[in-house]
Amino acid sequence: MRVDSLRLREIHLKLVAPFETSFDRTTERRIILAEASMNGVSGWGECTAGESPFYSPEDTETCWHVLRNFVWPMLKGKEFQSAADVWGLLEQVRGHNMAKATVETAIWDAEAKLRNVPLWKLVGGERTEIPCGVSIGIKETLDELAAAVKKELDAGYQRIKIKIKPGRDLASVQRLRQDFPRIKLMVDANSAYRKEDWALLKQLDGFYLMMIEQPLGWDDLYGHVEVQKGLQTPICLDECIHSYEQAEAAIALGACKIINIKLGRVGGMLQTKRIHDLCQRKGIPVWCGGMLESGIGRAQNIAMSTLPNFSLPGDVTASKRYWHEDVISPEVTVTSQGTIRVPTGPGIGFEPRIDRIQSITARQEFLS
Ligand code: OSB
Ligand code: MG
Repeated sequence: MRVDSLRLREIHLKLVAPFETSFDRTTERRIILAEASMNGVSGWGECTAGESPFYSPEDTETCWHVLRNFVWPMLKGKEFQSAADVWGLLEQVRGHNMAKATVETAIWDAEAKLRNVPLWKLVGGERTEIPCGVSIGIKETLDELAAAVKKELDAGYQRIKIKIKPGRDLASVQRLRQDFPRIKLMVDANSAYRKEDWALLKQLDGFYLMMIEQPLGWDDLYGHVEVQKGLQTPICLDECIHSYEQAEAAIALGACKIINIKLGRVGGMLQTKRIHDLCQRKGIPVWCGGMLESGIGRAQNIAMSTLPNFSLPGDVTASKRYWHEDVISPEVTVTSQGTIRVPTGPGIGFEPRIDRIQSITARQEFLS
């Protein structure tokens, strides 16, 4: 198979409400969508880079540049056996995993459509329903936070993650444990702490949290080894795990007990599977992280979450939590048990709404 043409579109989508993390406050997403045309079918992928390089080194602009000027020229005219070969074709580009994943995941969707099977089956998934949690941004007040948590629990979500940063941490966790003593609760710091904040991390250890996600620097494996040694609560790594080798090192060194896998951050579906399999062999549970994706990225996340070692609820949620109107049909919905039923159609199993996508496209480029 080969990619006959690639259409890149940058869409602008306003969030239902601003999303605040320790590193940024997002009100509108600038998302690159890739449409890979292969033998008459279109495969769809989404770029998970943010608008700024504050989560990882990539952003929307770097991805557009790398996709257009390096990734496409490396794929153009190339024959390959399967989407699993795409990563190898892009090997010369170091890093830029989110740019690579944008196209790699689109090609997986196209291959699944060409074979007339659901993407989740093609990648070796087993689950027909996936467990869902939510990620709740930093709020102005504790009352607002508690109300947001209650709303998501009422909707059925199985676990609550809250974003924290220095000064907006202990009181939030205390308040939630007071209002909701038994829920599955975790925190995500997005690298907002330093070794010197040890005392605060130790205090968080007293609230039987499911895990503390990425407390230290985005590339600081050694720091997390030190922190995990002193904590009962499992450390979960997100930002640090951008390759199979980093995952191997993190596990061997004891830097974490849980890993959050994101398609974009690790470079696509093949790398997700490799890291997933490694974690399974090593007894490390994984879950699927989110990047405020539109429906295309959400559908890709649902497919990867069907792999057997995605045993903890992920940050994969209903379209309506983020968008007034999504770009796929049907929209992603969540059951009252806090699960998503995996679609049965070929490929990602959701239909991109071309008219809607065109109407919010800020720039596009057709590469052939
Ligand atoms: O760390 O998981 C993260 C959003 C943007 C960047 C990083 C993260 C997040 C989230 C949101 O937590 C997860 C979602 O898409 O619901
Ligand atoms: Mg995270």
